Amino acid sequence: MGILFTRMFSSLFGNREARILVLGLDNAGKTTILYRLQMGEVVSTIPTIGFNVETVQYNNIKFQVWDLGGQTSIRPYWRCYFPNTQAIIYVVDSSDTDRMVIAKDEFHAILEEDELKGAVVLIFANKQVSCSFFSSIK
Ligand SMILES: Nc1nc2c(ncn2[C@@H]2O[C@H](COP(=O)(O)OP(=O)(O)OP(=O)(O)O)[C@@H](O)[C@H]2O)c(=O)[nH]1
Ligand SMILES: [Mg+2]
Repeated sequence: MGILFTRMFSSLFGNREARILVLGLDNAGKTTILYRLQMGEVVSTIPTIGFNVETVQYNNIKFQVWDLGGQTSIRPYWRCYFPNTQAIIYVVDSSDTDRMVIAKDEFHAILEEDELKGAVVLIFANKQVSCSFFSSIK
């Protein structure tokens, strides 16, 4: 995970502050990633109603990372957070094959947004480790 995010962050050098949105369907693992980035460890989460926002420091750059709730009823509100966004981390639950088409459609809708034109995009294929391994590192 570290190398991927480092590459993404590197492409944003030049800005001293950057705003990142973490998007994806509910249960994809967005909040887990946010706190893994900020605290360096895996924490227990509950479904996000609204958003979580944390500042992550990387070298001289401060990233304001917004983790938005991914439930169906919350997704229409994602667009309220689009202005002034420099990067998107789109998190996909690789094990949720039943909803892969929904995840794809939501991603394509994001790409159509004028307010996100020019934003750097990282698609993070999450949950590729087995559940037993993940439980053991929690
Ligand atoms: N096996 C496995 N489970 C994970 C991984 N990342 C997150 N989870 C689990 O997936 C569940 C949902 O994680 P969250 O981070 O709350 O998901 P979310 O995308 O923030 O969900 P919403 O807030 O509802 O949008 C939790 O039980 C996590 O422990 C992973 O890489 N592997
Ligand atoms: Mg969440």
